[in-house]
Amino acid sequence: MARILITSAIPYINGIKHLGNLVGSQLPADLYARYMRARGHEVLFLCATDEHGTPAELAAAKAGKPVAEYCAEMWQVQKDLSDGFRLSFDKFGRSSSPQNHALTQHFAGRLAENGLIEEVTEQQVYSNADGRFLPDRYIEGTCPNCGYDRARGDQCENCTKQLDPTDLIEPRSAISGSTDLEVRETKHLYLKQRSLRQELSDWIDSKTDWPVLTTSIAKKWLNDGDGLQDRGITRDLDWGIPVKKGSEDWPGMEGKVFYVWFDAPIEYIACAKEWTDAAGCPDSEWERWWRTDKGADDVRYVQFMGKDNVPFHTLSFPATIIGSGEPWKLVDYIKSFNYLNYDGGQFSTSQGRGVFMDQALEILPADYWRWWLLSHAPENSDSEFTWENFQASVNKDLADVLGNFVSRVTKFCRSKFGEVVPEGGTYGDRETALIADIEARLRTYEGHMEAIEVRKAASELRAIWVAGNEYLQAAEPWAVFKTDPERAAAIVRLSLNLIRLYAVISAPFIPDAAARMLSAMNTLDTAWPDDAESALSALPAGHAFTVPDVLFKKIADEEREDWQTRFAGRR
Ligand code: B3M
Ligand code: ZN
Repeated sequence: MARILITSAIPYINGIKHLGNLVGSQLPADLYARYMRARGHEVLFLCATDEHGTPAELAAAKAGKPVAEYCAEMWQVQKDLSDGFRLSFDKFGRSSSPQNHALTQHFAGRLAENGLIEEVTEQQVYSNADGRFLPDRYIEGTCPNCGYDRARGDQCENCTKQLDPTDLIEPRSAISGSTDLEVRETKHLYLKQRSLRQELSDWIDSKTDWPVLTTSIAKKWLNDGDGLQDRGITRDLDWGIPVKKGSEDWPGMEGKVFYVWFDAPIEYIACAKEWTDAAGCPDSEWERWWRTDKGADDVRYVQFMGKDNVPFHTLSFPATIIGSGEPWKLVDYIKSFNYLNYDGGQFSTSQGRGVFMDQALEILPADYWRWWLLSHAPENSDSEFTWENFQASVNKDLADVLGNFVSRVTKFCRSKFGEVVPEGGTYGDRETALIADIEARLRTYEGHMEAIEVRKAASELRAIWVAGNEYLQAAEPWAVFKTDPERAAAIVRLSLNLIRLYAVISAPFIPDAAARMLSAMNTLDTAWPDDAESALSALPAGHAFTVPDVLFKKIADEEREDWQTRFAGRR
């Protein structure tokens, strides 16, 4: 039995995530966590909300709420949605937790002690009316290039020119509209990542089994242009983790907070402490996952994320960990994803384009989405959600193949033998061939799941469902029953056992349907089929079962068209 630590990139607090976000980290992480638990490994699966930074402040201001209150509410919303999608986190934490405050300040202190922090004086725009420094995107004015009057301090949306706030004509605060702005000096902390370049480079080179997507992004940032840059880790904001050296004040840093990307990955660790603190356990319980001097040296740590998050996880966060000089666990494997597009374009929050997590659950249960998203995960390239494809996959894979098998077998048995596994008859060549086929496919499926090849795993699982259907079609128990009821009984007995096996192996993808299948088969036996033949005799003759309600309903053309219009967005 191995110990596996799994983290998903932590979603920003500001707003509900769309299906592309979901399939880019949380959902595949859940698939892997469920699979590893099913194989008997000890798993710790962590996620949290990413609560700091300007987007959180802006969203709270827009909602007219104090930012702490806004974050608490949105945490609950996101928590309920992750429960709705059956994301099986052991803890869904918050990057604003006291645990993360303390740990982030601790890391900063260690980095400073190790000479890896530099204080840099910068010029930044200060708004007298707002009583604060303004980040670039909080400053608006007229674009010197095209004359657009709502250009932002970092870029003009109209002509796309990259700007500095000082380039803007008649700059004003995006918060209050005030033009009473001045340039002031402000001091910030920089993490000297450049001095860790060689160590990071050697570490990445040692990860020869990482997916190409992960390694290519890491190397690009390490080697391109000027190479790895030192990184500002503080900001002039109110909301965030106050800049401190451990528990001590940091002279000159009063009123400043850490940059959101500095504290967010540290939350992976703090989240484990949130987990044990909530359960009233001692620190040794989370440290055995995170401290290599306290048992974590035999943990395998796997991270899941979208490709845009890769540089932060291959360079910045490891720089924090390595730079601390303390025995924290470094990631062993990074599974990254491309983007999911929506019907010929991108998902867009502002335009209401695409399906968001809350809307998805309003129209269909989680398993429908889980199956489609995972079986079309954007692994090797970006992938695209279309309603036609969604309808076809659901109707074919889930309703026609899996659902229909379960329904036919259970109903036929009920009508001819009653709701018990029938006895009598023997297996012949057809059964031997099916069992051998399932055995081989199971091992292939396991291989893809271990390797986190999500699409390949889904297609092997589908093939295992298809094998059962084809067997049933060819064995024809309904025809055989007329002349040889004992032989029909043997076919049905094997098929009922296949339902249990399908429930066990499909649970990582479609946990609710799997639970319903198991409950219909009236069994708590979720043992992984290490050997197909014995797994297919788990339900003995005489074992009672019930016929379940329809597992998956088909999506009608009218529904599809309705949803297509509803989620097309405002143009
Ligand atoms: N919140 C970005 C994202 O949700 C960011 C991830 C943080 S992981 C430590 O894509
Ligand atoms: Zn412009």
